[in-house]
Amino acid sequence: MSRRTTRPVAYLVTCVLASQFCFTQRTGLAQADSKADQNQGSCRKQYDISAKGSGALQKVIAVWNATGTEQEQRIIGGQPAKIEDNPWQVAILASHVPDNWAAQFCGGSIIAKRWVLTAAHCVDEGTKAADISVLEGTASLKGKKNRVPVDQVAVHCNWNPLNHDSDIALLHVKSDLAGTPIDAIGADETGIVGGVLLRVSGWGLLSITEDIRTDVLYQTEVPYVPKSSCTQNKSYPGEITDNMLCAGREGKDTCTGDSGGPASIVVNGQRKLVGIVSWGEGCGDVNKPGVYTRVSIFRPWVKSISANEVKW
Ligand code: 4AZ
Repeated sequence: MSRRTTRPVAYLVTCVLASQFCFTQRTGLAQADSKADQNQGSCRKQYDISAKGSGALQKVIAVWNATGTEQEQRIIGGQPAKIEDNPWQVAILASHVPDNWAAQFCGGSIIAKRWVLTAAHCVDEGTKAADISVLEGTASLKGKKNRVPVDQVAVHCNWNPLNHDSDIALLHVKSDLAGTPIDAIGADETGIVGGVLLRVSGWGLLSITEDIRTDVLYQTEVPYVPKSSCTQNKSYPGEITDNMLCAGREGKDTCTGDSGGPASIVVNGQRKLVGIVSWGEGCGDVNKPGVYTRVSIFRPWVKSISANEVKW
């Protein structure tokens, strides 16, 4: 996940009320910023993230520039999915790559008319709002249509590319999205119990070993893995923070290109977002489940950055 660049970019990170309300000030966010300024002057620091992060966007642009095509990308052990069953699913695209399929580098979830939730590692390393667009309302990456420009990028200021902690970011889009926003799991996490199946979806790798590529959305169901199992020696000892959750089994997983996308469960007949595709060792390997950003923890941050436009 980590990649070094030599381009130094300084970011001003603003935090409100210690750790839960943070964002990286880079493109707009005027409202949230001035509010933060007025309310809390503390927890404001210079933060150079130029040498960290996955650089997913930069990779897509570099490969496109070099070859006019895109590298392999694409869920393990899944099947083609319908957008009607996942109406909050969006693809995050590199704006200046014309073909949707070539431009796709991450996933995201619509959580309000103008807000998309994704992973911090999808949009760090100096990603500007103008560099990315959102593709909604389609399971197919064919063609060049349906793009909605992004006008603000907010990365959680506790995002730590070294241990993947707080891998969460918000994108504000320039026009209303037509897709259905997904609600988040409650702070009590009712429903997240051992053995529950999380639905995950995305346009990421279908296989880590073979270059199997498709331009259609895939989905699969991955079993929740409690922290006590996920931190065993054979899995991720000492690596799972309280801001993460694990899910997956051999042959059922998310992979590169699915990052930022949704992991959800059904509670009282309604689908709730519980995770954001974040990281893992390999894809679909035994004892190496996928690791997801634990959405319940970040509900206050999301509400704060979106000035309560997200109705969680
Ligand atoms: C990635 O590189 C990535 N197997 C996403 C998910 C997983 C591994 C890697 C989980 O974006």
